[in-house]
Amino acid sequence: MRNQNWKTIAAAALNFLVAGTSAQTGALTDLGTLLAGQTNLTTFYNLIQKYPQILLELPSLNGVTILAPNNNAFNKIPYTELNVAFQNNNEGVITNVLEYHILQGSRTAAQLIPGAPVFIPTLLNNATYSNVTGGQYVENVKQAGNSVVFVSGKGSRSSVVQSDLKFNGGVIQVIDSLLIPPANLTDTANSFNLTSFEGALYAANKIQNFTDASDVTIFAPENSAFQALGPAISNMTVQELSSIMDYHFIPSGEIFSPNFSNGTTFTTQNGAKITVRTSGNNVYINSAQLLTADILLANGVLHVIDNVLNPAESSVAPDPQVANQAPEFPSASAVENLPFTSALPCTVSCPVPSTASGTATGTASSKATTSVKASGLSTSSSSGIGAAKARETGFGAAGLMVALGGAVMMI
Ligand SMILES: *[C@@H]1O[C@H](CO)[C@@H](O)[C@H](O)[C@H]1NC(C)=O
Ligand SMILES: *[C@@H]1O[C@H](CO)[C@@H](O)[C@H](O)[C@H]1NC(C)=O
Ligand SMILES: *[C@@H]1O[C@H](CO)[C@@H](O)[C@H](O)[C@H]1NC(C)=O
Ligand SMILES: *[C@@H]1O[C@H](CO)[C@@H](O)[C@H](O)[C@H]1NC(C)=O
Ligand SMILES: *[C@@H]1O[C@H](CO)[C@@H](O)[C@H](O)[C@H]1NC(C)=O
Ligand SMILES: *[C@@H]1O[C@H](CO)[C@@H](O)[C@H](O)[C@H]1NC(C)=O
Ligand SMILES: *[C@@H]1O[C@H](CO)[C@@H](O)[C@H](O)[C@H]1NC(C)=O
Ligand SMILES: *[C@@H]1O[C@H](CO)[C@@H](O)[C@H](O)[C@H]1NC(C)=O
Ligand SMILES: CC(=O)N[C@H]1CO[C@H](CO)[C@@H](O)[C@@H]1O
Repeated sequence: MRNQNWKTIAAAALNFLVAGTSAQTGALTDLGTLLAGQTNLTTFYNLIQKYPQILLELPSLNGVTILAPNNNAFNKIPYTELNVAFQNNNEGVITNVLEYHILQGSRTAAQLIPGAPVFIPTLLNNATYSNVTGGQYVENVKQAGNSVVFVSGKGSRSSVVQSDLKFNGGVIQVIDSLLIPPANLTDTANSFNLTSFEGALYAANKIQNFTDASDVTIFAPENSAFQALGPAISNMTVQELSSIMDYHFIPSGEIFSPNFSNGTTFTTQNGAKITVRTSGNNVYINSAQLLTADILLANGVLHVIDNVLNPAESSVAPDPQVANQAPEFPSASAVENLPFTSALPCTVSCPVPSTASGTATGTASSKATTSVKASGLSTSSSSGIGAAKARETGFGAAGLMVALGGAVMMI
């Protein structure tokens, strides 16, 4: 019944919203009236009217924050994929993107503490973009000069151009560009040039495991960290490399930078622990310096570090006086070529299979630059492992509620 009628019900809800019939109760205006009165939000308002089912997901408790991209934001949608989706009125993608713009809880810019990022769950629950418990996150931070920014997938930044427009049930923040739903590990690694890290995951047969698990924290060493090791890592067996990669993976939840306080330890998938140390503004994971924190992934969060972590050297501490910490592998011997690139799947100028049957993997590489011992080997260590982790939907378990114009409709 709910499925059959939701469009009708949603349309009715929107009429209700536009009419604002119950707005007499409070001093605040209702959402529909507020949106209708904003000349710079007409595209967003039209989308909401076109896909009113989004409004059926509004949580009834603690209010909501709506990040409303202004008209100009819709004229400069980044990424071909999103552009195409909006041009083609791809309802699935558009509703996912809109859901990502609705935050749980009423969050004013005024209450943000400068320099202290917060990670706020949204209504986005589609596992393609959000294999995290309780709704995909967006980062919110107030920077020097009091500018308020939301950071979404691939490090995309949206600035607040009009803050704290209050309505009965929540608050609107007007932003200058669309939030980008977080991408999977490989797409994100490509955006941040984490070539050797990604190659090493393929070589260790770990890529699917890291990509498919939910609620993860991943530490990704930059390319130069792998170059500094050379054969000390590229000559490892698959098993050895797997164990190293697992030391960069925390399977038990998103750990964002505010949780990196001095002396904290976290248990990795390898079994060994990593230790966080701070010195001034620098943060270290063991002796590796944190370079780029809090890159949102579809399935968690990724942090870029400047050294490959070694579980056999888990007690190594940084020397904060030194800009570049020594490699954690004693036999490190620097190379110029990027290790593990030959393990990456081919994306350009790929050899065409000579038979119609093709290959099962599609990961043949046209390059043969480095001698990657691990890449050719194959073990079953990472295959078929499916974590049976229960996912919470966060909303809707007790029926859909619509909180509009100060009233709550139970559907
Ligand atoms: C609305 O957009 C115009 C330009 O299109 C801009 O000049 C104006 O400041 C905007 N208004 C607000 C309230 O942001
Ligand atoms: C989730 O998103 C993907 C990619 O846009 C889409 O193909 C799929 O239909 C969506 N699933 C749901 C349940 O909306
Ligand atoms: C990540 O997503 C892209 C599509 O955006 C897909 O082509 C790729 O196979 C995915 N990566 C993995 C490891 O599943
Ligand atoms: C990745 O590398 C390319 C080419 O060297 C460079 O233009 C780009 O800025 C780099 N991106 C990041 C996020 O480091
Ligand atoms: C989400 O995570 C679960 C494990 O918790 C996994 O089984 C599932 O395949 C993942 N979904 C996607 C779309 O990656
Ligand atoms: C690494 O492997 C290559 C080729 O198998 C070999 O020539 C080289 O000596 C090895 N280097 C080390 C440090 O083991
Ligand atoms: C992160 O810090 C918050 C606040 O101190 C705490 O409640 C939470 O449990 C921490 N999360 C992890 C994974 O340590
Ligand atoms: C971090 O902890 C270590 C060991 O307890 C201590 O020596 C150091 O002074 C602490 N650093 C900061 C910035 O508090
Ligand atoms: C082989 C392997 O490493 N499997 C792991 C995949 O990831 C999950 C965590 O989500 C682990 O529980 C598995 O052990």
